[in-house]
Amino acid sequence: STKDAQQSGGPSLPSRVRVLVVGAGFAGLGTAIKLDEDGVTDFVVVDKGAGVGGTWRDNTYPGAACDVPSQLYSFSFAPNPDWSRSFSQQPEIHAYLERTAREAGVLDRFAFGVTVEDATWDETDRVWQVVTDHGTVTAEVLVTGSGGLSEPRLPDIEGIGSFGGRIFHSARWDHDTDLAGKRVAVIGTGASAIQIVPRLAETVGHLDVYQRTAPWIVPRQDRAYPALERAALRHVPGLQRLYRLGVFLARETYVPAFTAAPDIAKPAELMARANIRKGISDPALRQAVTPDFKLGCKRVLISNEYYPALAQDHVELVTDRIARVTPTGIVTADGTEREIDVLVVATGFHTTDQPIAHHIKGRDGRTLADVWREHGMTAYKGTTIAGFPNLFQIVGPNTGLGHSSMVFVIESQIRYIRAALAHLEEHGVATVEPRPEAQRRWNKRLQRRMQHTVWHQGGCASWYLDEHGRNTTLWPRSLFTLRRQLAGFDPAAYVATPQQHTTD
Ligand code: N01
Repeated sequence: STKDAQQSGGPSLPSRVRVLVVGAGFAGLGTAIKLDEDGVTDFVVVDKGAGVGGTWRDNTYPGAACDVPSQLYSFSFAPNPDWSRSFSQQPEIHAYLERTAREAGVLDRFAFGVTVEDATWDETDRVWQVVTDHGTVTAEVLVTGSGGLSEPRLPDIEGIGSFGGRIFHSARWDHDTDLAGKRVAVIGTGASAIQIVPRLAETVGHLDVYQRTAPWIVPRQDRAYPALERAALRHVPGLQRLYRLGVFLARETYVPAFTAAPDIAKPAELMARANIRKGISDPALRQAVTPDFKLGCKRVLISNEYYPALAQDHVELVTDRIARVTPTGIVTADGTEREIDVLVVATGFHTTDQPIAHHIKGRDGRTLADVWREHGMTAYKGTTIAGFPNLFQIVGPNTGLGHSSMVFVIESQIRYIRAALAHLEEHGVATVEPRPEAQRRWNKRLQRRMQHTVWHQGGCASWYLDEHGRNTTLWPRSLFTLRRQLAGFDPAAYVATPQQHTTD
């Protein structure tokens, strides 16, 4: 119980709150700050980690950095004139989030080291019963901000459990393992791997990079902000907003290339091919890293360092399929065994099969995972779900982006949630949940649009698509449209139940 937890020195949780928020990344922190601003005092944010930061707390691998420019990859309400570079690195983003939480004075609302085990809708009392490893909290409203890329996905490779050396996932970096001079393998060539590889190449003795699919990689236009520019960003009124707007608008020009006419992406493909030629001189290696699908179909990566790292003598790109892992190395389909001391799996996350969905039980007793297994991962406006009253998901289905800042999406959803809470307050409403037909209509329109995107037409397999081949992760329109859709609460799309009045 809560009392037991307090007695054992663990985090203390209130027994009942108006709002319980899961996750202390950009989503949970942003929600906390805005609830506080709205005068909602009765809420708690729980997170299984030790502090705020979410993905920027968990991903500490060497080279971790954001591929969205800093000015846009920050809260609109907490601008940071001190970014040191145009693309921030992980420690700086993590520090920004910690500072923002501290300065907003909301840290006392967070309970760290708390894992949510189950959240069950209680139809009698119309509340969520949220069972955690530190006791149960009754919440009238449940907001999940646990992220779409938070649960590492380990590869299902024969013998991987038998590996005798150190093995870890990119998002759970083992900083106690000294890699200097070691033989190291990295499995995967996604956004994480291409940042890790150049850093590892600097220290390890030998590096094998196991590539299943070659990604498209365009140059990274990263630069340090000179002192004068930083001073200007700090002191010239409106300058930072102007930078932000510039980055935002530039990125919106990518939308048509992804969603309507993939051939618009041709110039970017030319840039990516030039990036290969610049970084690699060996024709065979050039060929091996050249993608065989349309740019945009998978996440477009950015790096100036990855190709030159691969071209080094002590780095080998392995394109043969992995057959199995042995206690001492990796065997490929051609029978070659490459011995290693350390294995880094940069194989991504559970995206379309989110673990949290198995722990949320709706009105009819079924979990979100059960419901989604039947209909695919769907929600209304990416945020609310029929059968799950007073549940709001930040970064829910079809809210991910391939081109711009998730912070913009998160802030749009927080606005929507605040509007919903205000509606409940003002109209004496106890619960809201989307009408099934509203949710169906929303998703039908979305999936119709999806058919014409590069994610479906680009000739690749990616984590954007679920097991039925449906894209249930990405937003297929502009961010202007997303912001407009989430601008206010739309009660007509919802079933509402009035507050119960006790008459005794
Ligand atoms: O993961 P991924 P990630 N055997 O799923 C390969 C964000 N992010 O952690 O392409 C062999 O993209 C897999 O191969 P394939 C960003 O949204 C952002 O890199 O499926 N290989 C792929 O190469 C990103 O998209 C930033 O054929 C296997 C790789 O592992 C998302 O996070 C930085 C395999 C997984 O790539 C995830 O990126 C980092 C197997 N069994 C992450 N299983 C920035 O902002 C998987 N692979 C810079």
